[in-house]
Amino acid sequence: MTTRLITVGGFLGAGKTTLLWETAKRLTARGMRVGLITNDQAPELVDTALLSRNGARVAEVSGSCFCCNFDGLLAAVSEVRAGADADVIFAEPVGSCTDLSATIIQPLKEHLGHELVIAPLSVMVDPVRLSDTLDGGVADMHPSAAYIYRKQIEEADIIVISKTDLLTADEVEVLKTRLCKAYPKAAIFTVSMHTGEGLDAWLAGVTQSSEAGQHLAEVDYDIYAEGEAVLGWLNATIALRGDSTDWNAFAEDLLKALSQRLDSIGASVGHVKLILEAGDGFLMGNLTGKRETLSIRGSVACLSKSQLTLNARVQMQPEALEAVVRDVIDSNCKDLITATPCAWRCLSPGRPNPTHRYDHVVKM
Ligand SMILES: Nc1nc2c(ncn2[C@@H]2O[C@H](COP(=O)(O)OP(=O)(O)OP(=O)(O)O)[C@@H](O)[C@H]2O)c(=O)[nH]1
Ligand SMILES: [Mg+2]
Repeated sequence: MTTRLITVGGFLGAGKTTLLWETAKRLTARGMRVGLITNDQAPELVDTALLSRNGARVAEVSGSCFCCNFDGLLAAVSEVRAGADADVIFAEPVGSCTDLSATIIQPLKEHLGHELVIAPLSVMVDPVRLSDTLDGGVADMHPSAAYIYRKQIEEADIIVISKTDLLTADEVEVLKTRLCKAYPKAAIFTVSMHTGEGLDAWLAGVTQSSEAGQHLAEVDYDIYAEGEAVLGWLNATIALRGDSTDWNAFAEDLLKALSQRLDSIGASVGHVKLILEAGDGFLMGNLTGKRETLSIRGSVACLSKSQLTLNARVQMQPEALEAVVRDVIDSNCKDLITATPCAWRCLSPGRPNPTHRYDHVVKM
């Protein structure tokens, strides 16, 4: 069987990693070998920590996005194929990246198309953000970030509306019709990872077709760069120690406090996510907007030590984001928990400078 490389893009918090987690689980249960490639501007990734827990092989490209480090992407593909080759490899680009058809999919076809099947580019969209942007709004984003969001959809071969469990069946149909009217060239799928609805249909869509990167969007790199630069980025790993600490309550309180602080200063959240690991257990916490988007899944035992990995992408200066996160961690630890940062990086993404940028669709 020829290895198939499936790229799943889409804005911060759209549901990419959750989709890949579920899909990898299903395919592995069917006896398939699955590889996953994560990507970020800096190391210490919640996505890598999560995906590494489901038995699939995971490689990380960090320090730069796939498009600006295309050789890093090729090296990650080789890494997950080393030893026993994978049947399917999923790649998740950074949520604030666009122009992927020109900078990733076409070069992948050129460089690897003779030995891998490059699958159609899927772009996930959160239904709430999607609805607002289809109305011409910016969905609580900076206008240049909203530009990135629209460009991502424009270049998709497949658009995947995520989180359909948040809508009624009628609302899903209406949204699909509006999306289809605005972007008639893309195939549209709907999925819910809470119910599993739509997952197999999307999987069939990306595994049966090999028409990858059929659309190139015209992207203004000045606006794109501004859309990324307005985001503060923080990746941290922190060792925690506390006697008889309920880490589940700690993680939830921490994320609630962070959410309250960010809401109170009017900072728009792209995605704040954490994974707290203690012993063999782990829990995930996510915030994809205001306080009501907060979710906690999983639980851990009451052990004396745990490790917290926290990734925050918030529309504010990175220094200000860092100050808020440090302050919230300090006040939530009080005198009862010792928090020792093992890694701590705070930045705002630099101007995208892709390794390759094709102005035509590579024929296979
Ligand atoms: N209600 C609902 N929530 C979902 C679904 N899929 C994902 N989520 C939630 O959406 C949030 C973000 O999910 P992720 O999978 O981490 O999103 P992502 O696109 O990988 O985010 P980035 O890597 O930061 O760009 C988490 O709280 C998920 O639990 C879904 O089908 N329904
Ligand atoms: Mg992710």
